[in-house]
Amino acid sequence: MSDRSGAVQRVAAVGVGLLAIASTALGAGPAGAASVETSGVVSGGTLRVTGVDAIDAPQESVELRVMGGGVVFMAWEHRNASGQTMNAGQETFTGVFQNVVLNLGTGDHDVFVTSAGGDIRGDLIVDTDGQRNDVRVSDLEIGDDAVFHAALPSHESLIDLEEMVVGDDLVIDGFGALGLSRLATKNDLVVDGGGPADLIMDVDRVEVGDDLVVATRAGNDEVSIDRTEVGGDLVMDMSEGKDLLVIVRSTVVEDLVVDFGPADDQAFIFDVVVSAAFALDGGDDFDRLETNLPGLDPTNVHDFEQVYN
Ligand SMILES: [Ca+2]
Ligand SMILES: [Ca+2]
Ligand SMILES: [Ca+2]
Ligand SMILES: [Ca+2]
Repeated sequence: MSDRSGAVQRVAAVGVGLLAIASTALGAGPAGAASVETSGVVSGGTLRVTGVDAIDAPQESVELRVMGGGVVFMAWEHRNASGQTMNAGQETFTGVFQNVVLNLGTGDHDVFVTSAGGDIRGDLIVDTDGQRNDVRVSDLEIGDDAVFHAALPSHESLIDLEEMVVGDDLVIDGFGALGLSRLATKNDLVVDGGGPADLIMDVDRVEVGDDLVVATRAGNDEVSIDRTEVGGDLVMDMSEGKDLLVIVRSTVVEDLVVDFGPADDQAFIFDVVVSAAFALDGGDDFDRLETNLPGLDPTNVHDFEQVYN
């Protein structure tokens, strides 16, 4: 008897907690929609969301949920330096649009885009100008391109994409930490570190229809590719800095070409099927390669001072 009433109380307590979380996520605050600075407009087939540039709003979170029939629900909130919510709001956009463009201005943003039963028929473009952004997309189908651009390349800008299908190209530049998991892009996946900041990139169970092209640029970069299928070429330029590359349990249908550039670099390549040619160039300084790739010879492995095969 007392056990049962205890259970009921626990359920009630959980219910209250969920309501509190839901109300925060939806941005229900004392400020009404009229006072928020982030705004959206549907025009010419595009839903364009424009973010806050305010210096006194160091952190803004924006959530977009794509529903069926050309409906996007947006909720957002601002926090000031001491963590208080300054204002918040929510808005639902309906109409016939192909593309969703988020142009988020100079503040730091947490952005979350997901499906609530619908897809984006055209492009998804996310543009950020802050030093610390956290962009997450999950469980979403995009009919054309997905483009994520951080105008100020920073190792504090994070992007996390999972369970995503892209109908054409997926392009990411300027982000410092990338997690790509269980997603497919019909054509190319192009990643550019954008600047000298260190890049950490984790690719797991990704299907790339054509080429996977990565330029990590200067900085000590770490790239891990696991259980990934590349339908065309896999081309990587790791440039200056002490870089680390791990490729395992993956397939490259055309060429595998990696240029490690200056500084002491390390590569681990195991259980990778390359159907055409491969070329691995350690570049300047003391570079180390461990691999079970067959057929290593001076025509495909250059400037590695230590090779374990
Ligand atoms: Ca580098
Ligand atoms: Ca290097
Ligand atoms: Ca090197
Ligand atoms: Ca070398």
